[in-house]
Amino acid sequence: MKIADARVVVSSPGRNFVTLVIETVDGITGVGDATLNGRELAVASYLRDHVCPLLVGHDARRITDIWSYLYKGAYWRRGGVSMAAIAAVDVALWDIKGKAMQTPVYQLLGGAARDSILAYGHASGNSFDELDASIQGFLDKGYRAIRAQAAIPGIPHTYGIGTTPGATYEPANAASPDEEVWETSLYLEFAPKMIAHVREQFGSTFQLLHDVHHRLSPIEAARLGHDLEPYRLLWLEDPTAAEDPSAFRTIRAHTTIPIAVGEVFNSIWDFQHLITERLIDYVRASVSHVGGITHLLRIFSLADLYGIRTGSHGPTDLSPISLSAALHVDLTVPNFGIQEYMPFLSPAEEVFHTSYTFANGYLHPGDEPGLGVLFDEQAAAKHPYTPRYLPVNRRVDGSIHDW
Ligand code: EZ4
Ligand code: CO
Repeated sequence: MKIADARVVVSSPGRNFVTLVIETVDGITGVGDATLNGRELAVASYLRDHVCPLLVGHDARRITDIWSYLYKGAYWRRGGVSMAAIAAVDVALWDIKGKAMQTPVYQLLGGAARDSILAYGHASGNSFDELDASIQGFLDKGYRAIRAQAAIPGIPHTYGIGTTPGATYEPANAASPDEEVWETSLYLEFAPKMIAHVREQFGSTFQLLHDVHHRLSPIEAARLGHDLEPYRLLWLEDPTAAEDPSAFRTIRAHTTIPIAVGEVFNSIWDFQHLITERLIDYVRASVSHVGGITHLLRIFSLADLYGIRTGSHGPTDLSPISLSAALHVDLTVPNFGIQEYMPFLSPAEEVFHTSYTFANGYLHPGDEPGLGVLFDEQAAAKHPYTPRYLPVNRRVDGSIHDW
């Protein structure tokens, strides 16, 4: 089953997606997601110029061998661009293997270890009233786990808030990055009041999550964790800049709040000490940023040894191919925790036809052979790439802060 062709499609059905299509000589097609939000063309070039030509002639069934060929063969290790490219190849090859064997990918990974996949949705508001309405909307749709973010009074635009009801909260639709304003002291005062409000309003009827988005120092994060302990969050996400694992020792020393980290990580090596020193509780790896299904399984296995659960990244700035791939893994791993879920809006769903389902707060990947994603290249061609960037953050004095 040799690889006959590999091609890259960059399209923007609502936001930019980089899609890899691999075809075998027997006519089986697999798809992978190589989207790296705001740096899409770099991955497209890595694939087009340096990976696709190397794939032709390889046996598509030898997924681990091709993974190692691309990872070790490049000599240069890790990095967002390289690992997104390798992920796209890996996921496309799992899709091909499933289609060749006429079985969904989750069956190849050991079969279902649970009936369905607990998902969390993203509630947000510019005021407590708006936040309450947003949470109620998720509860009405059946969600059992909800992330809560609200606008910080005194700051023009806060991370995680949709500009209009139902809109994606990170529009990333500016040709150059929007500039947002950040003030840590205001956030540290506000966040515990916001979470307390949610619990007062809704009780403990659902799992509650909150994302700090890398903005605190270790001791600030420790204080926030301590302040939030009474409200029993399922997790506090990305409290500090993720590249310094030692920060989590400080956080752990001061609070029992469960910590989730990893959406910007690229490999098991980024997680190694966080896992083996038990500094985190949920692995937030993104299938398309950590080299695909093959490498994600390794990270999840290591986490399982230490009693750490999974919480795969699943925002709409990864394509529906990534969400589908994550769901096949989620269904099978013993230490599954929760899956981030944001429904894709038109026109993305006209380009990516998916088999996964959502009902009563739970997802399922469906039972189509492979990943269960049909990528419509002609529909994609109607939505050409448009430059879009995530915002940057400045403190009130004008200096750059983590976004
Ligand atoms: O902001 O993937 O928890 N989810 C997140 C994400 C990230 C985006 C950045 O492109 O923090 O939505
Ligand atoms: Co996050």
